[in-house]
Amino acid sequence: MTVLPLRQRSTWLALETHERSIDATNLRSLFAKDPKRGELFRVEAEGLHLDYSKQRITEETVRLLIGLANESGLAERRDQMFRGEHINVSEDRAALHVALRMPKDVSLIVDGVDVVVEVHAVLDQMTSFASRVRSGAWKGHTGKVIKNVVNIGIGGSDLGPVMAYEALRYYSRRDLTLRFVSNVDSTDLVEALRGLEADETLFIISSKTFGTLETLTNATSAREWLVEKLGDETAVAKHFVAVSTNAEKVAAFGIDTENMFVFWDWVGGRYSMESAIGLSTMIAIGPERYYELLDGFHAMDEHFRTAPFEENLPVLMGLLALWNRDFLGCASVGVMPYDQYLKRLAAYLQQLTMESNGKHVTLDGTTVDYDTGALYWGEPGTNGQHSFYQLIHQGTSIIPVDLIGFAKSLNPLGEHHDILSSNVFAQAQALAFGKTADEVRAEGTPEHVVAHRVMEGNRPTNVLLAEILTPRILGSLIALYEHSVFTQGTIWGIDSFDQWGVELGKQLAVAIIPELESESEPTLAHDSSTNELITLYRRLKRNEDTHGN
Ligand code: G6Q
Repeated sequence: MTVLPLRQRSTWLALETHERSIDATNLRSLFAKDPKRGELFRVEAEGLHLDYSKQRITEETVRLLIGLANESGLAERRDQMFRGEHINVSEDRAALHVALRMPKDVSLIVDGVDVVVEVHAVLDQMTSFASRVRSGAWKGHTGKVIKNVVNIGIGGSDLGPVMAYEALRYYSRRDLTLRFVSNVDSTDLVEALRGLEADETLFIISSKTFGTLETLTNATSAREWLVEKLGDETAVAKHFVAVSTNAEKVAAFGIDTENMFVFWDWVGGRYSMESAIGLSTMIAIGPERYYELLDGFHAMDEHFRTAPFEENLPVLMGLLALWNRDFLGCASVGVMPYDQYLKRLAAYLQQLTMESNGKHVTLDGTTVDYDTGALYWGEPGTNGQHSFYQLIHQGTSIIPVDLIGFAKSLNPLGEHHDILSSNVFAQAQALAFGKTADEVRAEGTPEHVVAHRVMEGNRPTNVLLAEILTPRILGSLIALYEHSVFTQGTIWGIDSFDQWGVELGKQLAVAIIPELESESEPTLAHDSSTNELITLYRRLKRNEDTHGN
């Protein structure tokens, strides 16, 4: 189908006009006008309940947004993704993470290959390996069982594993220690290795390309640590495995490709947590729970693929995000999980959303004339309320918030959980309805403080509620955000699966490394600021008096 440039689409134009009527009202009035609003704007899929009644919308807004999705060819592009077409145009690749969670009995032929068969062959290999590590059948070089697992990777090869390990810690084997090293800052590795016995430690080197400087630097130092501790180069065979698409580089690093778990170029880094990159997750929670996680992903994929847009949770969430970004001008979104286990969720979603949709040109290279991806950030629940929520309530920028809660705690204790959950609902209420000057006065507030205590409200939230955090729910939750990102990216007409913006910094750093290391004074030919900074760095580095302890 032919799709017009975004700002020429009829539904976009209609939304621009419609926005004026939304601007002229507020959530207080909208709720007063329709006492059933809370029932109207609700949707459920795969155990995730979304209340979006506190978004600044009417039924007309939703109707127009769905019209925009249709006019933008969302269904067609979604189907292209599921068929394995090369929708990642700038890298000429498929974006087929949905195949990673397809059940064994499904078949998906891409370029003559049944990718589901390949996926399950690797899952079987992971299952066998993870089971051997968990049972103690996999022995280290000195015959000891593995007690520590250290995942070394960065970006998409780190954030998913860390987030999933933290999120599913309740289900993990407590006698196994899992640690994650990503930063090339030596402190990250040194602190992660502190207290670990080398002969009980397994390193998983996770790198799609196996060419990432940070990961290879950390992996090399980890190997030196192990060889030094065990005094034998051959020990590497029992203590290092790799997750990668690049067998040649894995072998060159010295890891037996027998101990390599593959994935494919059609899995983007930030879409890889349920590929072999999830090996540490599987070791932590066991294969059975891992398959539940995959089931959760797949269930949401199926919902996204088949549900009408009016009832389609990721489509609606994506459309609401786009509405807030492009029509209400919100540049930032808060993600606040009210569950301690989800403490790394915001960091994970930050990469998923911002690396995917932080783009300035459309698929054909035309510069966009509208805003794309928003800034995503967040912290777990009530902690944020005692710090930065102030700005969300009374600051001058409107920041839509996703509040994520659960009806049951995995660690029930007295009143804790109801106290926690009351905050989810109370925050959504406070943000939506605020407090007027008359209400503040009625509380007996002295007149000179009234203005300070007024909260204008009309600040949008999504409330996502589920029964309890399980591997399955986590899978569905992540797939929900993935497809919401896809929905937005499709309407914006951008490539949500490349990340060229991170390249330039990497190239420049490679040029600067020798200038920092050089024994003799290098000739610096950068801009004057960079030259000065490098010179200062070299001078401070030579200064032996100030070496801290
Ligand atoms: C994710 C990005 C990026 C990538 C890392 C690690 O979508 O591509 O975060 O995951 O740069 O790359 P490797 O796995 O190749 O080491």
